[in-house]
Amino acid sequence: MQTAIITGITGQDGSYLCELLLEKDYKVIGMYRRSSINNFDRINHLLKTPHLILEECDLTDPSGISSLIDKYKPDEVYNLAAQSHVGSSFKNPSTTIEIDTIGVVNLLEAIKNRSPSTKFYQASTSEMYGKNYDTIKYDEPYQDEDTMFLPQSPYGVAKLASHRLVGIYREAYNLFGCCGILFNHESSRRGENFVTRKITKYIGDLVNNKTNKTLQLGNLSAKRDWGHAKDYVKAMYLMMQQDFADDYVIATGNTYSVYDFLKIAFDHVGMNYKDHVTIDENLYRPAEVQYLRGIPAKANKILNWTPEYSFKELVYEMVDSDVGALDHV
Ligand code: NAP
Ligand code: G4F
Repeated sequence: MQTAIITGITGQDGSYLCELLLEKDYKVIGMYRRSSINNFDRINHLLKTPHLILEECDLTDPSGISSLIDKYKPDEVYNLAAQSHVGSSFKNPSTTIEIDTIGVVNLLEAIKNRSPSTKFYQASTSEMYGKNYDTIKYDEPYQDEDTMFLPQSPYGVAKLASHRLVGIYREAYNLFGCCGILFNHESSRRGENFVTRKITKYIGDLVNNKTNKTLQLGNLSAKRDWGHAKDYVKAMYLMMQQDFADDYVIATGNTYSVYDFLKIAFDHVGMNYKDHVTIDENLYRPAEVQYLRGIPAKANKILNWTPEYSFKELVYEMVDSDVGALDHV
């Protein structure tokens, strides 16, 4: 039986990856940090599974991380834990760097010193591109593995430092370390302060007469390449099954604005977003990433990975879940 540690087990991706690995007969060690109240909502349905073990540990604690790696000497470690909100990273830059960069050093050092055959996955991000894109290979602007990084937030900087650190440990110490450069991925389990879920949660409240307020949003013209988290955790798993560690862009190849998301989501319940949305200048970011469209050609060719969900299917699933037509899936 393969053993995998998932950091960030209580998060969106952690919960879907845990389901996937349990289905594949892994023993899963789910790492979570202490909080004043239980936040296992996304994995409650898995807690009685015999092959899931939960371990309390904070990514910023080097001795705790080292002991965890030493205890299990896992076949695979998926590092999904992070301060993952770009807007929050402007308000909490030091904490973001502490978790999203130093936390990764803690894991890499523990693996190098205690369990060097362990394979390591790092959750890198399209935020590392920032305002950079290419126009050489395709008609529409895009980002792929050859595009230069130019992050626009403390989060993007912290993730870029980790991304490069994984490359260094791979080259200098021969560790199996791969990075998934994942573009935005969402689901009904998405945190409620990310724009997609903020919108669908509001629609759910509106339809169920739980709110009479307007929905306050910031920049509606930003474009994102939005996929479904269920598709994206499959790509993480596939990267770790390769003979050689490498970095891969995981994306759909399509881009939509926040405005597009709003329109499709409100249309789905027969409403007009213009009647319900107001712009709050305070929700604009000090620096913004305006355009993301990833080309997953390398993942397609080497991992044989393609996303199954379309943009509309993603939006409809999220709206239906928040309106109550679907159980959380
Ligand atoms: P998420 O829902 O925000 O989950 C983040 C997880 O990290 C949570 O379980 C959180 O625990 C945990 N965590 C935060 N700080 C920690 C610490 N100091 N010690 C231990 N655990 C800690 O994020 P996600 O959407 O699943 O994303 C997973 C990873 O992919 C993140 O690294 C994110 O930056 C990256 N990523 C996400 C996307 C996307 O579109 N979703 C795209 C590219 C990259 P609590 O529940 O206790 O807060
Ligand atoms: O949903 P968002 O907060 O996601 P963002 O900033 O793209 O980051 C997500 O994707 C990254 C991958 O590219 C991940 F690495 C990261 O961890 C996270 O999962 O914002 C999307 C867009 C932004 O342009 C933002 O300015 O929506 C715009 N927006 C407009 N109004 C808003 C709002 N974003 C939020 N969160 N809240 C608003 O009210």
